[in-house]
Amino acid sequence: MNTVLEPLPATSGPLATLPLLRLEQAGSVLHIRLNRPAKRNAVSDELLAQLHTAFVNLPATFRAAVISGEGEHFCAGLDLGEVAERNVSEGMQHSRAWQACFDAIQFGPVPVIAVLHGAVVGGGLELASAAHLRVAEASAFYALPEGTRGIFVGGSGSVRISRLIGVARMTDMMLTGRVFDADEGQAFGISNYRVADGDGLAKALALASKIATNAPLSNYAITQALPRIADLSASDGLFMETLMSSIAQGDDAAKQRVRAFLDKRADKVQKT
Ligand code: 1HE
Repeated sequence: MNTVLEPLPATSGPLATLPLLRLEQAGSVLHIRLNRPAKRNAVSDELLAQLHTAFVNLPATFRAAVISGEGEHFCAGLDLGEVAERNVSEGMQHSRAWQACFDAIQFGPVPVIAVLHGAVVGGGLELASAAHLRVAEASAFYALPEGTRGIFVGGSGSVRISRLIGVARMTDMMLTGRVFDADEGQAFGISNYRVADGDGLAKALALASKIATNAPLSNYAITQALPRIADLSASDGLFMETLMSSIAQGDDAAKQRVRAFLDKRADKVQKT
C-alpha cells in the first residue's frame, strides 16, 4: 500500500489555490489538512469555503480522503471572531453554508476518514461527524461549548452528532459543557479507532488505502445508502436496500470479485 504523502501537483485545478488547507496525496488517497494552527484551525468563512471547494472538486483519480488538523488541535470549531456582527438572516445563511460543506463531505464521491487529536470542539466535532470514519489519538477531547457561548450547533451537529452519540449525551455536552476524553469518545461511538498520539494519520492513511481498493460502486453504496436508509421507515429502507444491492451486484466489479473468490484468487476473511 502506498502511504507516502506527496504534495498535489500545481496542475490540480481548483485544489491548487486553497491556502488554508494543505493538500497531499498518497496514491489514490487525498489528504486534506486544516492549516490554520495559530487559530487552532477555527473555521472561518474562508476556511469553510476552501473546504467546500476541495470536496466539490475532488479529482476522479482519488478513491478515498483523509482529513486532519495542523498543530496541537484538530479543530476549535466556529471562528468566534466572526460571530458577533451577524444578524438573524446572515446567521441562517451561515448555518446553511456549513451544512452544504459538510453534506459535500458526507455525500461526496469518496469515503472520508477524519484524524482527531487535541480539541475536537463545536464545529470541529460537527466536521468530524460528517466523515465516514474517525481515528482518534489519545490527546483528543470532545466538547460542544455552544450552550456556554449563547449559541446553538449550526453545522449539522444536531443531526450528525446526535446520531453518533445519542440525543441524551449531546444534550449533556451542550447544557453542561461536559468534555469527553478519547477513551470516552471511543466508548460512546465518536471514534471508530483509538490510537496513540502521533499514530492517527498513519492509521487513517492505511485504512483509506485499503478502502480505496474496494469496488467504487460498493464504497458509494455504503457511504450514500446506509445513512439514508437509517433515515427511512423499515419498509422503505428495505426497499432501498433491495435496489442498492441489486445495482451493486450487477456491476462488473462485483462479478469479477466474486469470481476471484470462487477461483481461490481472493483473500479469505481472516480472524484478526
Ligand atoms: C479561536 C478559537 C475559535 C481558538 N475562534 N479564535 N469554539 C470554542 O468555543 C472553542 C474555543 N477555543 C478554546 O477553547 C481553546 O482555544 C482550545 C481548547 C481550542 C485551544 O486552547 P489553546 O490553549 O491551545 O489555544 P488558545 O490560546 O486558547 O488559542 C490560540 C489562539 O486561537 C487565540 O488567538 P490569539 O490571537 O490570542 O493567539 C484564540 O483566540 C484563537 N482561537 N479557538 C476564534 N473557536 C456552525 S456552528 C458551530 C458552533 C461552534 O463551533 S461553537 C464552539 C466554538
